[in-house]
Amino acid sequence: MADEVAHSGFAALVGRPNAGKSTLVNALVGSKVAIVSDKPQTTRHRLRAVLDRDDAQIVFVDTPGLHKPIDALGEELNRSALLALEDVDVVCMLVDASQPVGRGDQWVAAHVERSPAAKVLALTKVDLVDELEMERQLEEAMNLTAFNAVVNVSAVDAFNLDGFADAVAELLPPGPRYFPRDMPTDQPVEVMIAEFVREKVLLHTFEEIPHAVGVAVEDLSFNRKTDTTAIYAVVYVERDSQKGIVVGKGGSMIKRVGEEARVDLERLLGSKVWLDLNVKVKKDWRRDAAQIRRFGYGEGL
Ligand SMILES: Nc1nc2c(ncn2[C@@H]2O[C@H](COP(=O)(O)OP(=O)(O)OP(=O)(O)O)[C@@H](O)[C@H]2O)c(=O)[nH]1
Ligand SMILES: [Mg+2]
Repeated sequence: MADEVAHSGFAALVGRPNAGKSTLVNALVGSKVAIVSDKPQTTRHRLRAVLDRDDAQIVFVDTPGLHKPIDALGEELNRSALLALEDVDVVCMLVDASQPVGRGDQWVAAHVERSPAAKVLALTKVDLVDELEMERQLEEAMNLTAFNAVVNVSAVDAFNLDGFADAVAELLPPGPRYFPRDMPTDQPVEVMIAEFVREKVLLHTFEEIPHAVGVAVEDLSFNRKTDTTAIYAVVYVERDSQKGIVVGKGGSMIKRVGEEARVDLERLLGSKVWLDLNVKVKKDWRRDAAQIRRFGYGEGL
């Protein structure tokens, strides 16, 4: 084949919520394809991100954090992450260097162990710990299951990103490039827009609200004359009280979310953006499988 590379295939990133999966994916592919926040369960569907090198093409699969589900959404997120373990060449288990290795990691490891894929342990956020702590964490994490390779990495400091990619590439056979060389992700643009908006809501809300928010793009159109993309999106919450908080005093919160999202969206779309955000209540949507599907959460690939 014309475009055969020495290492080609799919690598899933799995781990507890907040382990740093999406941040690492963005750092690896060099552009923002996945949203990130300090709230657990930020990622709600599997997404593919492509690292293209002269010698390798690695398709990373970012997944929702594996956790103990408390509602239908949580179950769907876990199901989605576990599905990723089944059809990839490499599974990368991410363990946060700054958090004690615990039962959550053991539970993730038990699933990783069952995957037929090659296994890489990545100790993430090593910028947050000293050498001694890092060694101790590494030792504990290495006991979780048998790994083909072990790597320390920091997405924030861009430390050892190449080392991580090399370790994954080593485990991939020669093969074709599955994606065009300049395509960092295959996510539909509507999904990315909705997620970029949701990220800004996560940034400014706390406790239950980040989990209760779902975003849907209702309409999208591009005006060539003015070089402007018009976007109509709805931010859904589960209760009137949550709506009050997301709208903010005199609309201040939703205005702020819109302004911040617009900056990211203009970069993503390469045009000016006109963004209309409405906040609506959809009672208990996280328990409603049909609504979860309508948002597209859990699905992907
Ligand atoms: N200091 C430091 N912080 C990091 C690093 N990587 C991620 N973080 C932070 O950790 C938090 C979680 O990062 P995410 O990338 O959203 O984690 P995730 O594993 O994708 O989380 P879920 O999608 O919820 O499962 C964010 O606040 C990040 O800024 C790192 O290398 N160093
Ligand atoms: Mg994530």
